[in-house]
Amino acid sequence: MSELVSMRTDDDVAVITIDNPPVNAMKYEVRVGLLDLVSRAIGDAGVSAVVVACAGRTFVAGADITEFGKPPRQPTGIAVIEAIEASGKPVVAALHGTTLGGGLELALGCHFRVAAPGTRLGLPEIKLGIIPGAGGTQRLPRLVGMEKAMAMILSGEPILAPEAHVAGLVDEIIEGDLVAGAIAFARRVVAEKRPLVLVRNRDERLATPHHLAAFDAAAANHTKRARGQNAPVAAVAALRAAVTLPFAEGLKRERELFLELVAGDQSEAQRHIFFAEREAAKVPDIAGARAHEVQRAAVIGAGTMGGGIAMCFANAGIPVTVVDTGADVLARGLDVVRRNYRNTAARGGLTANEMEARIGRIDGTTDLAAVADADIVIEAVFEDMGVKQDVFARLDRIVKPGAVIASNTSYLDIDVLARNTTRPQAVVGMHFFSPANVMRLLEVVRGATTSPETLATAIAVGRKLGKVPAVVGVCHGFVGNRMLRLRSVEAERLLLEGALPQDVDGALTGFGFPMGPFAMGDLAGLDVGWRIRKAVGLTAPIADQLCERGRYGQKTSRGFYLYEPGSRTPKPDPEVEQLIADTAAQRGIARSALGKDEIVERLLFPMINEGARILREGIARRAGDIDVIWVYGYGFPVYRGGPMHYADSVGLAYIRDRLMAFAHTTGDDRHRPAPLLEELAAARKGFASLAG
Ligand code: T1G
Repeated sequence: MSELVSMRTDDDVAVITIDNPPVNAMKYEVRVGLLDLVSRAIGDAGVSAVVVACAGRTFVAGADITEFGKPPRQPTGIAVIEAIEASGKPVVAALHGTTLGGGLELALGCHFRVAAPGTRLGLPEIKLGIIPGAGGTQRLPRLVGMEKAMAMILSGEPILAPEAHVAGLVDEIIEGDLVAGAIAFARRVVAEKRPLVLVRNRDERLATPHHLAAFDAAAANHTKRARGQNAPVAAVAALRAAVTLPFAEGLKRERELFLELVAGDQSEAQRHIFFAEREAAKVPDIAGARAHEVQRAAVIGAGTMGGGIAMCFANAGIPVTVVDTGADVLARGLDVVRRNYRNTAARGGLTANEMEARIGRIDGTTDLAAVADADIVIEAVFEDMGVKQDVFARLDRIVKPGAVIASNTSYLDIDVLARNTTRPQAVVGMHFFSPANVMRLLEVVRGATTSPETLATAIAVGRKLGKVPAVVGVCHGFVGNRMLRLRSVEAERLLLEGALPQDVDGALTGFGFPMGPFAMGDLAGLDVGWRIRKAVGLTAPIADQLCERGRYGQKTSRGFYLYEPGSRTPKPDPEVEQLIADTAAQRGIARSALGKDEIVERLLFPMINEGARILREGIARRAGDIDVIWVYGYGFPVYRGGPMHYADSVGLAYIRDRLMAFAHTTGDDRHRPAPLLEELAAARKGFASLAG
């Protein structure tokens, strides 16, 4: 018997309730309790039907992820589901909140599913580097058809109850009291003697073997973006088994694939990111601080970042005022925002009403005084300290007391900006990533005088905007850009030593990044980095020369690569290769071929080393925070767990030795192993050992 699962009867209907806050994860004790009570209800002559429901904010949101990697304990989720399937009495699942993973699989094992209107239903296992392991790949396609099942399982994205109802996944939407509605539904099933057809036996919606060509084509389309991830490929294999094998064998095949993945490095890395993402916003010393409520926002600057940030607020239902000094710039900025929304609506990503509602939440003005009532103001003007200091001083005179004043700067000193106000406690950094309405990461920069309430507000706003907040301290470039600087320097150095842009980019995309540094530079515009380097007195031997020649990347159709008119496909340019060779010769650097692995090590190990310095300085609190920043802000492959987790998988002693070799070759002190990395390597430990 388990405290986490209870049963009561409502006349002849048994109601089994799971209560394992916060998300009713189906941990061992829940499975034990569920199996026990289901068996009892089935065996009770006074019971004609069973309802399975959950207390709290959600139905089961999956298996307990903290149990993965540990020896499995019986009963498994599959055993519980098979006990339900064996029932001769109707079992109705009453769904609400986020019915995910093993929770949806449990519901698929029931004879019927009813749901509250706002319920989200999905199989997100692929986001953990695994596949559904309790029958989801075999039962879901039988209920909703292969096309929908494949889309749900390979995206990991949930669908809402009304869509699930149309798809046949949910039998009825229950307005009002869910459990009462489920009991009534169960009674109707009994009264109407409705047949108890198990999902496992419902092959009518399943594609048949001669549809395999279509299946394989659809699967290939989904997996072409897998970039080295195993789970999408395994999910396709399991779904294919649903078409080609009888149910029991398909279930067995799914289980084999699941057990292989859950024991693998990729899933371990993705589970690390799952929990690190939730830790990154936790700041122990502000635990009790109350976040201010934010009902109105303002953004200063109608450029690319300002427009994207305004869209985030509008998307979250918060009215926002965009301010820019120039009426033309303002008009252009708002046009871009409207165009973005229209494109999304045209692609079916938004209804016309929703689009109009979001556009309607954004207004523009050239009058800074209009932001007086905002609860939060985000400054997103030109990256120049003087310009920003002036904006902060003016905001300080206008914005109401208690409001938060944030800067979207990507590297400037938040404390300097705070000192330009009479309320430094209300100043914080909120560093969005471009495009701000798409990228999930938000670096929340805590200044020396930022109050706990201001910090708590910035984090809460980040979450409300659907971002992954990671709290960092003040230094040049904070965490992400500070480490990126090391990689950029090394990328240029590799060109002089013998690599070509496509070699370096190829090595990183082969490692799992969506794009390499040179293609990324061409996309973002080489002139952006050039201006920053000049402002802070830094150089990049090749990139600087390209910019001096007006080669800013895609926007000039020439950068590190050539681009055909209207194309974003980078083509190697012999002129650039000659420029690299000439520059190396001028510097007396003999060029030689560099292998993919060496290129990857040269690009990643120095930035990992810088990560160790950042940890020692306390700019980042946890190694996991750095991993979350790189996965959500810089495209580090999630299935490698971020740079610090990856470093642990390689071994810090090996990285230390390689860095020593690099330092010897390059003479660059920054390659010298950081003290923290040295200490951990000597102790045969990893960054993970620092947790807690
Ligand atoms: N297991 C263990 N802990 C979990 C958990 C889970 N499945 N889901 C959430 N938590 C913890 C989380 O770490 C946090 O802890 C707290 O609950 C609140 O979560 C057999 C194998 C449900 C949408 O992938 O997506 O089933 O930080 O902050 O923003 O095929 O949590 O407070 O200490 O995220 O409201 C499949 C994972 C599992 C869903 C709620 N299921 N969870 O979001 O709260 S694999 C999932 C979520 C599986 C089967 C397979 C979200 C949420 P703490 P939170 P939230």
